[in-house]
Amino acid sequence: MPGTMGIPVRHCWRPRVALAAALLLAGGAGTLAAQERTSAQEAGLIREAFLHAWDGYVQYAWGHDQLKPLSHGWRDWYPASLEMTPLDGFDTMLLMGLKAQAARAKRLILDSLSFDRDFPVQVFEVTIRELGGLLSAYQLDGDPRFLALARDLGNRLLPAFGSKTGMPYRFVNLRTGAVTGPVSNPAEIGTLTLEFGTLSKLSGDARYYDAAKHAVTALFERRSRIGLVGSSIDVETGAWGNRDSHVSGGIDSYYEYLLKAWLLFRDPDFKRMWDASIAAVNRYLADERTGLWYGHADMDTGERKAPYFGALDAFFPAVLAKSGDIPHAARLMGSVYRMWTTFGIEPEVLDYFTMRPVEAGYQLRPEALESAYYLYRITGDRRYRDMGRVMVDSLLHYTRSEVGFTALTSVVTKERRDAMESFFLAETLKYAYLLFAPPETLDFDAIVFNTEAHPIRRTWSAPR
Ligand code: DMJ
Repeated sequence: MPGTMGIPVRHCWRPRVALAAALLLAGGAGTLAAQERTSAQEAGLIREAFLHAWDGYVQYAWGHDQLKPLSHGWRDWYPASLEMTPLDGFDTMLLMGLKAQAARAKRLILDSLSFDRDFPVQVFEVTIRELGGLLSAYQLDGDPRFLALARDLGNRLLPAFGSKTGMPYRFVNLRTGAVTGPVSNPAEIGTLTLEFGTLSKLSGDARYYDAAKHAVTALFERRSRIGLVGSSIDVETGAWGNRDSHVSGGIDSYYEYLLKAWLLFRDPDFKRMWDASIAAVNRYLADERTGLWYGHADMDTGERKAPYFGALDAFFPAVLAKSGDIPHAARLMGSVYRMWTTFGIEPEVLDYFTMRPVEAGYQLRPEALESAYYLYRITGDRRYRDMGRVMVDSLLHYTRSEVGFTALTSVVTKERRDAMESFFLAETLKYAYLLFAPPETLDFDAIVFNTEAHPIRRTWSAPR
């Protein structure tokens, strides 16, 4: 039943030919500079990069979670593969019109992906990559076997919510339901609502929505008197450990999902939590001393701590823009672009006072391109495409390898690391492509992306 449940995907437009893309990538005399390329050429270049990444996976890591691009090997996160790269990359293939590749990935997933595994998995990562990937695959492709897999996975993850507070443990054994990892963080607790909520809406079983909403509400209720959350919390006792507050890794997508759960489900409780949270974030974390950045502060006193911002924090202009706060989003995007261009590519963590890297690696992360894409789609301002061109150019230049693409151990030395995360196919190349592809490729206003860039469409009508 393709199309009946689905997100409309248009392929009437095709990027110019792959040859043009290859010529552009080859570098040297005659190569068009980034600013001279048309959008179609840029999209063609990114599509070709996706094929290069996928071909490397197919040749050296087929059936495994990730490609190791330098050693021509593979990495599985657990004792058996959960096929992260094909599942994460599947909807990008559909959006890019890569039908043969999508068909092959689909066969692999439906023939061999099993969640009946006797090992613990990280609830957050498996939810955003696997559950999100399956739900998006179901909505785009229409095959009910994707939804059946999502339901099976959802059932196996549910025991994670069995703590006294209702906040999930970090790990759950997929076969036995045994839980481990009581010390968690806001991102891992609060980044489950879109996937679990959608599973409820599509299956008619309210347990998933209720568990995820209860968890994030329990976390929100433990915010400090000034409205901030910290970096670690015990899900059994509800006690905070690390009280450092920021919008970086470990907290980031907690805020993202408060907003997006409101947009997707129209449940006013999420809007109330988002409104209260963003007011505190803007008051205590926004730092205007050297341009606009969002830094660290003590969750109880609001006292400023480290002036650190990094590749993960770069999602925040997208969230601000989606919430309607274009002034903050635009200024922060300027800072993100400055962070990127200072080194030719963004570091994992930057000290924005000294403009020196605190953690110098680059993990092929998507957030800067994600924000450029949101801002371009929401404002129509071509400057965001220009920023995207420069970022894509340097990203492909520094990370393309003979096989696939590599993370960097340092954006200063550009030394390479033997890793290509599945989010490079799910997110980085998807957002880059969508920034330059015609708007009909994906109706931005009709979907909500989960934090792994899997688009979810509200196909249900009645509010709960
Ligand atoms: C992805 O898995 C998700 O975007 C997550 O929210 C943050 N980390 C990576 C990408 O950087």
